[in-house]
Amino acid sequence: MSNWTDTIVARSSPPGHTTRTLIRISGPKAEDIIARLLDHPITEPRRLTQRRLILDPDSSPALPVLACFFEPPACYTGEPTAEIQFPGNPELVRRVLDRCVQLGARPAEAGEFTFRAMIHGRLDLTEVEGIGATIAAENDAELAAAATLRQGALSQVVNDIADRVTHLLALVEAGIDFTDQEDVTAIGPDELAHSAGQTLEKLRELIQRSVNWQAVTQVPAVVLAGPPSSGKSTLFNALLGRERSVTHHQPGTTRDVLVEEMNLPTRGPTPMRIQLIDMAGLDEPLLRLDRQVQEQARTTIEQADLVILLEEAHDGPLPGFLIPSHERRIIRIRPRIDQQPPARSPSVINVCALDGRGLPELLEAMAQRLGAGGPTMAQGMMALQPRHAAALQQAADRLAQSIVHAGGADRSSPPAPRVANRRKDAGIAPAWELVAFELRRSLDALGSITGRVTPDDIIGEIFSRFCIGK
Ligand SMILES: Nc1nc2c(ncn2[C@@H]2O[C@H](COP(=O)(O)OP(=O)(O)O)[C@@H](O)[C@H]2O)c(=O)[nH]1
Ligand SMILES: [Mg+2]
Repeated sequence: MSNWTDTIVARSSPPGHTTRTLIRISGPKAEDIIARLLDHPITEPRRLTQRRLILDPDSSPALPVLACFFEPPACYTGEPTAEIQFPGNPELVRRVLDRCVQLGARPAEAGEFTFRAMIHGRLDLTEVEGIGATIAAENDAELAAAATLRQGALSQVVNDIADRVTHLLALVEAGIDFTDQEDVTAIGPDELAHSAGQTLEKLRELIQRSVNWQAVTQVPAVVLAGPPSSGKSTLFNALLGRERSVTHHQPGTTRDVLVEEMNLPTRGPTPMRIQLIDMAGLDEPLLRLDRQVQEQARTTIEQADLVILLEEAHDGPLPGFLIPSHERRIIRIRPRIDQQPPARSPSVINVCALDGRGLPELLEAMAQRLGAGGPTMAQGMMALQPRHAAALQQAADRLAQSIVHAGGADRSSPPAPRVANRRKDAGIAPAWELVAFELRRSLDALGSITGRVTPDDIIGEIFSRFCIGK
């Protein structure tokens, strides 16, 4: 990011012709710029006020606008911020932005308002990631995962663990550096192993109750499977609402795997995004399918989140390679019910892809099954992006290593004392420098998650506890 003491300006609403547009100005000159843009100053902060915008006092008529001014700390960026709303005409927006630049602002870079919020300590890194993930979210699960980050759930747990490690490190460093201070009590090996072991448990617990971000954000795959000419490609087109797959009354017309994304209507406000797959090769007469095609179909079906099985009225059971191993992932349908008798079983949905009968029921069943079976954000569960997971693992490994170097007996963490006791049994003294080194690395890994800087924290902790310089 460029110089973050500049005053920046940008449109914060979508581009194009819109009913209202929002221009945001942030930085030391925000108050001055807004005062010079409006006919009268804003007297009360945080209140949307009607004013007139004066772009060019000589030629253009004053434009009625809504304007607002925020003073730190009660603002998003943590610095003086002004906002103006007016009808979203691209030419007008351009002229207002130009005028702000003339008055001393510069165009903001991507994400710069949020960057400033972080610089001013209003957001940490995970909360910034949460805001980015909220903007990018395409379904309820992603929104829920993003919310846990945005609301600081991950940083709270991580900061709590980091505080414990900081505390231990402060004790260890005090033991190394300040042994001549009479009120400094260095930590013993057993005590360190015990406390570090408890913190390690917390860290492992966090890792265990987390899900991979990808599992939440991945678009579920739905495969259409059935005998040749049962109507898979016709159904594929009908569900997409457009012609995508070639259909033909002769078997063997679909040559490729076709994958298309579509939205499933849900009961919630956000539709569910899915991938619909029409499989290659399955339109050959089933007995003629070679092993390779069968294996391919089996793999696609096994990896799918949901399989829609088209079952004919007069055929026997479908061959095994078309049936997924788990019943939970199957929706059975009877296709072409204008041509063949409908199924009597309530678990089979009767569909006619040509006139649309049964399609709403099928869509509803798909959304329900995927909603229930897909990854959900249970209470207290955290979705971790790969960098979070890697940093947590690194922090845990370093912490475990610190216990080994201390050589103390940790009763709360089973694997550690075995190794640790060996050191003690062998009469090797605790390697305090190495303990401190590993604790510091653990802390660095935790700090990299939230962007929290640690050295000052440690010094602060040492000073506050041991009254150095008294
Ligand atoms: N009458 C009727 N014909 C259908 C229906 N669905 C598909 N077909 C026809 O059945 C034939 C095979 O359909 P297709 O979608 O290519 O089957 P696929 O081999 O399973 O992909 C085509 O001639 C379609 O027009 C339906 O619901 N009713
Ligand atoms: Mg086909």
